[in-house]
This record gives sequence, structure tokens and C-alpha cells, in this order.
Amino acid sequence: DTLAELDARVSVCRACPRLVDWRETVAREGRRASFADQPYWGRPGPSFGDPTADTLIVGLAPAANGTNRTGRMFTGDASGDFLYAALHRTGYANQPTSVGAGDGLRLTGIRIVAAVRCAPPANAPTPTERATCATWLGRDLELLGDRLRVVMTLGAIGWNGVLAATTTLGWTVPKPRPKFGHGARAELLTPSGHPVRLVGCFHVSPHNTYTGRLTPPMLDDVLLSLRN
Ligand code: DU
Ligand code: SF4
Repeated sequence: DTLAELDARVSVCRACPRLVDWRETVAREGRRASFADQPYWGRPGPSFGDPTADTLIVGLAPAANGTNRTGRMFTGDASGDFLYAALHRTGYANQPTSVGAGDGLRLTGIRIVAAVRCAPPANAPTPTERATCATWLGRDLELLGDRLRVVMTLGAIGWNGVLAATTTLGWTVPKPRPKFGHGARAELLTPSGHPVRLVGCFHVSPHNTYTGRLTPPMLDDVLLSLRN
């Protein structure tokens, strides 16, 4: 597999019946009035960004009217607007907005994936769905290979997804299992002994950003720290 082949295989995955139903139902019937004239992607969201990245950002799952509409990670909702503006301020993105295919957005040094790739009802995937999709996350981690230096997770579901995926791949994970927090860090080791730093950051969801729990300077600080 290459990353492009992986993306193609992921985008037709139907392993989680509840999520397949939700992503397709929203795409067919559940559209917001403001998007009523737009075609919906209605599939799993493939990873996006620099295929030679040394840094991976792991989110939670596509938003029903965001990635599930546009087909690109963090694109078409308030979470994504907050994230891409920060990626642009910190030099990882060539423009501050992500609209969708053909908008010219390019990331440098960063790739973005979701821990669960299909939009879940109420943004809440079940433990079984998280475990099932961790297999895809593991493939993305493997394909970035020894270039991968840092994995930053937005929220606890991404954090735990990375620990599940890397444990399955035979990586060395600290014991006791490191806990998610804003600014939390842990060092993982690949089977070949290559170190990968895990960094936690509050999720960019409106629940956190509208309340000031996660501010633009806080996100910029974490993003800038990934380069060190
Ligand atoms: O066709 P391509 O240049 O490999 O780009 C595929 C896809 O990945 C495109 O949507 C741009 C994005 N991308 C990026 O964001 N950063 C890169 O360094 C290379 C590609
Ligand atoms: Fe497949 Fe992941 Fe979607 Fe489940 S959530 S159907 S494993 S892509």
C-alpha cells in the first residue's frame, strides 16, 4: 500500500453498520438547509496533507455536515476553521482556510487523520467502532514510517485511538498507560526502536473554543512545540 491506496481503500470501508447508516442517511436526507444544494461525500474521511509528514494530527471523527459533506478532514465546520487558521499562523498550511477539493490548500510537514473515520451520531463513536477503525489509523501510522516523529491528538478519543493502534502494531507504550490532557506527553517506541512523541491538545470543537477552554494562542503554542 501507499498512502493514496490506503485512502482509496478507507473511503469504501463499511465495517461499522451504525456509522455507515448514519453517514449515508445524513448525506441523503439530513442536510442543513444552507448545504441543501451540495453533494455530500457520505463516506469515511481519508487522511489529508503532506504524504512525507513527520507530524500526524489525530482528531475524533468527521462532523456530519463537515467532513461528511466535503470529504476532507476538518473541512466545512467551525472546528476546522479554528484548526486551519492555526496551522496557517504556525507555518504548516499555505492558506488559513480549507474549503474542499481544488481550493489549493497544502500542508507542509503535517498530515491529519481521524481516530474514527465515519461521522458518528452525536459525535460519539462506540468502543467497538473505535476499536474497529483503529486498524485504519495503524495503517496510516505504518505508512508514514520512520519519518514520523510526533503524533498530536485533539482530544482523548484520538489519544486512546493512537495507544490502541500502536499497541496492536507492537509498539512499546509506557505503563501505566499515559492519560490524555492538554499538554500531556508520552514517548512511544516503534518495533524498530524509533521514538515517536505523543502530544495531547484539547479538541478544536466549538464546545472548547467558544468557551475559551482552548484559545488560539494555546493551540499555536502546542503546534509550535511540535517542531522541537
Ligand atoms: O496530488 P498531490 O500533490 O500528491 O496532492 C494530493 C493531496 O495532498 C492534495 O489535496 C494536496 C495534498 N498535499 C498537501 O497538502 N501537502 C503536500 O505536501 C502534498 C500534498
Ligand atoms: Fe470503516 Fe472506520 Fe467507517 Fe468503521 S468508522 S466503517 S472502520 S472507516
